[in-house]
Amino acid sequence: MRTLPGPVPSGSGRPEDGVASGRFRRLSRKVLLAVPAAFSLVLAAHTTAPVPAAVAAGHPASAPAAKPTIVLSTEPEVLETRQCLTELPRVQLTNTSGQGAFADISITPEEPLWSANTRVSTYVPAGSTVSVPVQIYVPEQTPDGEYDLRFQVIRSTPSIALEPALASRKGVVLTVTVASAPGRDCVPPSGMTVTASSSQEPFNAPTYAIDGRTATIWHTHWSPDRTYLPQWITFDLGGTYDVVELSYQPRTEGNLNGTITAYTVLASTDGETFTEVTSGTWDADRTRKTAEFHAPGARYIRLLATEGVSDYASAAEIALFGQQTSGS
Ligand SMILES: [Ca+2]
Repeated sequence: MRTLPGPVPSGSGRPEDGVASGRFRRLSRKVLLAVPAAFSLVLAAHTTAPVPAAVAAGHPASAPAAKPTIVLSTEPEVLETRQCLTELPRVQLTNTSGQGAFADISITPEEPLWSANTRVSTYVPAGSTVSVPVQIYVPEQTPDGEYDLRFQVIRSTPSIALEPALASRKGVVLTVTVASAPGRDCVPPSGMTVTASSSQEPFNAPTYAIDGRTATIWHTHWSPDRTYLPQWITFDLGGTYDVVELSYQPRTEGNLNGTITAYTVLASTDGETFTEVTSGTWDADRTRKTAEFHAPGARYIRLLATEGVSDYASAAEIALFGQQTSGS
C-alpha cells in the first residue's frame, strides 16, 4: 500500500469532486486483482484517509492525487426503436479525477432485448470522457413497451472512489421504448431465406444481413477475384406480405467498402419476375438508411445495389416491414 504522489486535480465542479480529492489511499494492483470486484469496492471503503487540511482549505498543491472517479452516462438518454432493428447507443465514461483508470463495464439489456457485447473494457484518461458504442438488437417477438438497458462498472484498476463506485454499481439505465408502427410489422427474419448474386463465402454470406449483429456482414465477392456492381441480395419472406419499408444498416466498424449509395428495390410473387417498386440514393456513411415503397402481396424483396463504396455491396443488417396478407 502506498500513497499516491502528485497534485490534486483542479476538479470539474461536480459534487463528487470533494469525495475524490485525496481522501483515499490506493490499494496495490496486486491486491485489487486478487479480490472480487464487489469486495474491492468494500475494501476501498476501509482505506479512506482523512481529507488533508490543505485540500479542505482549497489548497490542493500538497495533497495526494485523487482516486479515479468514473461517472456513467448514455447517448442518447432515451431510445425509441422497433422490432427487428439493431441500435447503436453509446455508454460514456467520464473520469472526473486526476488519475487514469481501466474500467470494465457490464451491459445488461432487459429480455428479450439482447446485446452482441455484454462487457466493455476501456482506458479512461484523467479528466476525460470515453464514449463506447454498444449493439442492442430488438428481436421480432418483442412486445411493445419499455425496457431497461443497464450499464454498470464491474471492475476498475485502480479501484474507483467509493461514493461514485456505489453509484456505478447501481449503474445507469437507458430506457428503450419499443413501439411498432401501424401497418409496419417486422417481417420475421426467422421465416426468411436470403440469397445474393455475389457473396464472399463463408464469412460474408447473405444470411449475415439478418442475424441481428452489426459485426457480421454480407459482402459481395472480393477475394481472390472480385465482382463489380450491380449486385443484389434477395429475401424470400416465407409468406406473402404487403411490404412498405426496407431498413438498411451499413457496416459500422469503420471500413465503408460496400456501403450502398444507389439502389433499386424490386418485388416478386414467384422469385423469377421482379418489378421495381422504388429507387434512390443513400449517403456513404454508417448511419442506418430507409427505403419506403409499396409492394402488395410480395413473397420476395430484392435490394439491387447499383452504386457502392469501392464498387462493392455490403450490409450489416437489413430489415423489412409491412403486413402479412391473408392466406399466406
Ligand atoms: Ca449482421
